[in-house]
Parts: sequence; structure tokens; C-alpha cells
Amino acid sequence: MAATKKYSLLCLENPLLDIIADGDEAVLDTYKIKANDAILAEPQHLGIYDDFLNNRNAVLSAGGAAQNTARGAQYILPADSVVYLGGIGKDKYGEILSETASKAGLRVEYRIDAKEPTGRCAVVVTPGNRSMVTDLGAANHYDLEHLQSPAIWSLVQGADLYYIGGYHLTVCPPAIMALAKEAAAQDKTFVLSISAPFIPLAFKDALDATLPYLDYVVGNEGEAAAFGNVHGISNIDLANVDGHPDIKAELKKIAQYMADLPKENTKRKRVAIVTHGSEPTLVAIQGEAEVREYPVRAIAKESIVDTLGAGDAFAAGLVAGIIEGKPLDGSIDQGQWLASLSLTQLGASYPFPKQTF
Ligand code: 26A
Repeated sequence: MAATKKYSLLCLENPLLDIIADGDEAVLDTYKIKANDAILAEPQHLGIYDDFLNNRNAVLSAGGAAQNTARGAQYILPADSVVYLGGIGKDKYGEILSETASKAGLRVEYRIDAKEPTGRCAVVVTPGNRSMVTDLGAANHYDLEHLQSPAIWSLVQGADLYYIGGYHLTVCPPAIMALAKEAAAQDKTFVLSISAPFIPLAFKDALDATLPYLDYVVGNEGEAAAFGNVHGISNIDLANVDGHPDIKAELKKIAQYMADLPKENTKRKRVAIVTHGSEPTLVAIQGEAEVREYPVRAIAKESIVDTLGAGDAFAAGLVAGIIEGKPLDGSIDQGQWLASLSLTQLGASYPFPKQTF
């Protein structure tokens, strides 16, 4: 793939503004949320946004998992390499997202909803963990019509790799499937991040429909465990994944299972990647018996500001590497590298001045 080609990477998901605050057990208790999770807001959660803004010195920061990945890939790739699609409202938060993208050199093609507000994500940061509560707003109104409008579809046709944040399975599976089928028909690369345990748990059918089209599937240990459980190949306590006595072997089994599922485009072998915090990243390749292990790039605990967006940064380094034509090893290492940089930044962001891999 030529890295100099314009907009070779196209990403789709939910643009959100993150409202980030330090938290403790009391905050988790008040809103009945787990220390390390991502959920859709229910009525009892809706007070959290104003609470964070008014009482907890919250910081605003551009988010939306795949938008973080898109910014991260553009951080690495030459100018005008990445375009991102999703839905926002006509409001201040939407403006912040547009400005952040523009500063990062990311081209955004938003569907702008006249009635719904830009989506928000409350992030509770506790040492080593982050918990996210999302109110999708306008992001929930992304539609196939926007994707298939001539101006956008020509960007789709021009790109070589499509990256889908799995969170979008809660919003518009038809748009995801249109990209999946286009990728298979044109022999382009199709990458999906599972995004959160609730995606395989609550959106199993929509996720399963994408599986034959996935060239790369990326998830962390909690997401892989949820996937394994709903597919009946594991029985891991999702509230305590690392409490499993043989978690690495279980995750390897799940990675291998994902890699070996039937595939539509047989010209590419599927690669299934399971990240596991500071433990080695596990990589299964379709048809290969051995699951590979790649160490992370360890950084000192004191240098970690928050873990928000580390997984998105990993995916960014990975897809940028694929676009650059790097071998798999180098692409994974580039992912580990960008993840380690993102850990040193507040929110899902990357250091400036720019560092190079
Ligand atoms: C549909 N949901 C729940 C979501 C998200 C989400 N992005 C898209 N859809 N819930 C949390 N995030 C984003 O995840 C990033 C960290 O990986 C947050 O906005 C945060 O920036």
C-alpha cells in the first residue's frame, strides 16, 4: 500500500466529547458503575455529566474510541491520510471536536444533526482504571444515507483500509456491513475493534454478522473474554478476568478461535489480536497453530497519567503500520509504542511536539 496516497484510511464510529474527572469508590457507587468498564448511559446516569462539570473540575477532551484511533493514525502517517465519519450535533461540543480534528490534521466528515446534541462520555479515572458512561446523542443518528452519499462514498472507494470501532454496532450496523462488503469485494483491509465487553454480550448478532469480513480483529482481555463466553468456548468470570488461574491460555484459545472463523475474502488470512494491559499482546493468525506473544513497551508507573485511549492508540499504531506496508511485527510494535505515549497524556491524546517511531 502506498503511504503517500490520500485518505488511505477511513474510520467510522461515534464522535464523543469526553468529560474526564478523577474519581473514587464513592463516585463509582453513586452511579453504580464498575472501575473499568464502558456502558451506555441509562436514565440514572444522566446526572453524571453536570456533576462532573460543576463539582469535580472535569476536563473536556475529544473522544470517541475510533476517532482517537483516527487521530493517532494521522499522527504517524503523512498529511491527509485519514478520514473519519460519525454523527455530531450543531453545538459547542461539536465545534470542539471539529477543532481538535483539524489541529490533528484529521479530516472529519460528520453527519450533523439539527436536533440532537453532540454525544458525551463521562470518564471516571481511578488509579490504573477508567470507567466510561456514554450518552450518544447525535452520534446515535449516523445513517447509511450519509455513508452512501456520493461525496462520502467516493472517499470510501478511495481508501485502502476501513477501521470500525465496534461501539458503532450499537448505532448503525447497515453502514458497517456496507463497508465490510465493499472491503471484501475490492480486496481492501477491514479492521474492527471489539471496543467493550457489552458489544459481544448485548450486540452479539450484529457483531457476528461482521465476523466473516474481518481481516483484523482487535480486543483487550475483557472484550476477548466476553466474546469467548458468548461463543461458548470459555467461561471466564467477566467481573474478574485476571482472577482466572490460566487466563493467558484462555485468551490464546479465544484469539485462535476468532482467527480461524470462516472468512469471506480468502486472499487474506485473518489476524486476531488480544491486548492484555501490561501483559504481552497475543496474536493469532488464521491457520497457524501457535499464538504469538509480543511484549508491551513498559513505562514507569509514575509516567502514567491515565489509561484512557491506550487501546485506541494501540489500534492506531497498528493500522498506520498496515497502511505503511510494515510487516505484522513492526505494526504491532508501533501500536505498543503509540499506546505507551498515550498513557503519558491526559485523555485520549498524543504528545506534542510529535515523536517519531
Ligand atoms: C457507544 N459507546 C459506549 C461509545 C463509547 C466510546 N466511543 C464510542 N462509543 N464509550 C466510550 N467511548 C470512548 O472510548 C474512548 C477510550 O477508549 C470515549 O470517548 C474515550 O475517548
